[in-house]
Amino acid sequence: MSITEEIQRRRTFAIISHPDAGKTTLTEKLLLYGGAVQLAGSVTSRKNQRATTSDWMELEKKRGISISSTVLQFDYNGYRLNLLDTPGHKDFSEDTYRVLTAVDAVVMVIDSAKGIEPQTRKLFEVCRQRGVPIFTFMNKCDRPMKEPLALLDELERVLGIGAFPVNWPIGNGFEFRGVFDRQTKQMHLFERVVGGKYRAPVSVGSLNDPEIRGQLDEATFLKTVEELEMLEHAGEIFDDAAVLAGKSTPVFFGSGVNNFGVQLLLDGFLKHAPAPKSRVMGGIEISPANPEFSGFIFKIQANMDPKHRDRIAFVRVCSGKFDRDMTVFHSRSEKKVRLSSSHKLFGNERETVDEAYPGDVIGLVGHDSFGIGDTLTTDPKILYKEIPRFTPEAFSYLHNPNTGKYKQFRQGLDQLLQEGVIQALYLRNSSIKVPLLAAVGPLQFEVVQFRLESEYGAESRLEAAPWSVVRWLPTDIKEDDIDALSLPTGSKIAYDIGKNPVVLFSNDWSAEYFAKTNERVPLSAQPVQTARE
Ligand SMILES: Nc1nc2c(ncn2[C@@H]2O[C@H](COP(=O)(O)OP(=O)(O)OP(=O)(O)O)[C@@H](O)[C@H]2O)c(=O)[nH]1
Ligand SMILES: [Mg+2]
Repeated sequence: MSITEEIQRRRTFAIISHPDAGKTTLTEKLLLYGGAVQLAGSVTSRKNQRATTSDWMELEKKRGISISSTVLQFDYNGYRLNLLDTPGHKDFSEDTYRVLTAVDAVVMVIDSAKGIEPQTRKLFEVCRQRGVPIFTFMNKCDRPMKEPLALLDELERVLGIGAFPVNWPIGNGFEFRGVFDRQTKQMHLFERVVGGKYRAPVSVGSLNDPEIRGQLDEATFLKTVEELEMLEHAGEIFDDAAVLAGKSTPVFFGSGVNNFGVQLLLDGFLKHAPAPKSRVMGGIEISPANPEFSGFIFKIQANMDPKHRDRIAFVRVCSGKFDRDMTVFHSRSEKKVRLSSSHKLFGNERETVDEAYPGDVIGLVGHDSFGIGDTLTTDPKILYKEIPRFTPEAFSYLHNPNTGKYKQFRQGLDQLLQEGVIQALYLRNSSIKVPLLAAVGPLQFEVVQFRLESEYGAESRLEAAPWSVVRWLPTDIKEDDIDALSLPTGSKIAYDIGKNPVVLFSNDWSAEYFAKTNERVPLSAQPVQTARE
């Protein structure tokens, strides 16, 4: 196969939404229908039940929520899919946002009983800014849901995006029977299977097929027919260009847990989602077909496999061909490195991979100097600057109660810092040696504690720190000028990991007061990118 053909068959996408809308469940069902697993795992995994492939982390299984994004690569129908399941909780959104830089499309999952929830809205906004095409899955139609027309209206009104229903639900709640495919004009009626472990048996036929009709009660049938006629009258047509520009979203209805509508979503998505495209960086357009290899690291995760205890850097390949053992230029160290330990990923399972193409996400092991955001390329002129940084809003000291385990504690903490789970700050002129941690949300501290214990055998204790706002000072500010600042009561100067000075405030009001009393010192809410020497 030529490189162009390899690029054309790649589909790299993330599943996003508010917590609990059913992303991990849908991911699992896409794997089932994509032939990548034989038996779909359950999110509410009870003992002895197979857990999901996607939520593999100890704490995820315990809590039944996703904490970290997962990469799943598999082949289906001639396509190579790189699917990324993301966490919905806002405390973990930094991970989700990083994933959005690595994908070419998203599937937005909506709980049909709830409509568009706040976190979905925020994630949608990021996709819109990046111009990422969005496909919508209206999930949980097996529960009393909002009227489908109202859901479409909500997409248009709340998100300001055109919505095109590719299929339409037949019945809802307990009476939810399946969907009508508006493109082939076929009814798909499903049967529920216990636990949704296997594909749901389906009967397909036209609207007037007596056998199909016989399976529906009169009221459901008439309502479906009436709604379909209304949609036809509206006369909208599927507009591929608008979808690719992120201006319109194809909408699929279904129920992930019951396997209803999953096949139609998978096939519809693959038909309309884009293959990897060019990226523009610093005014230069880098086409995936560019013969020079390039990619960037968007995620780092350690200890995915308890047998290996190593760290994986996740790379999104953007151009050229990746060959195992190739030598590339690493942007952060400005050195050449040989990439010998490369893997394809499937949850926490991995397999050596010898070659990869644009769109692929591969895992590289054994490079301690790799950090999130780094570019790897055979052409040093290529430099990606994709990774956004977030302003922490939660602060806490992390004590090590067991001095005998100092080494494990420090090693674990350094690793989690490198993964970007949390950031560390160092108070200025302070003798306190206890690490001060900063995170987007407090749940991240729990993750740190849990992982320190389970992966490094190190206990820890949190102590609330009295700040809730951090602002960056200008990078070129002199130490004398810092001394001369007039700080509101309770505020403190600290340095981030790149030695950039920041001010910690107890609240927004205090930060505003500082801005008024120190007018010549502009503060930035955005973390500074450059490190001070
Ligand atoms: N009734 C019903 N429940 C569903 C459906 N899909 C998922 N669920 C349930 O919704 C809950 C949350 O599902 P998850 O797949 O973990 O949701 P998520 O979006 O991955 O959640 P986070 O990753 O934590 O944001 C679980 O209890 C699922 O069993 C569905 O189609 N119908
Ligand atoms: Mg999940």
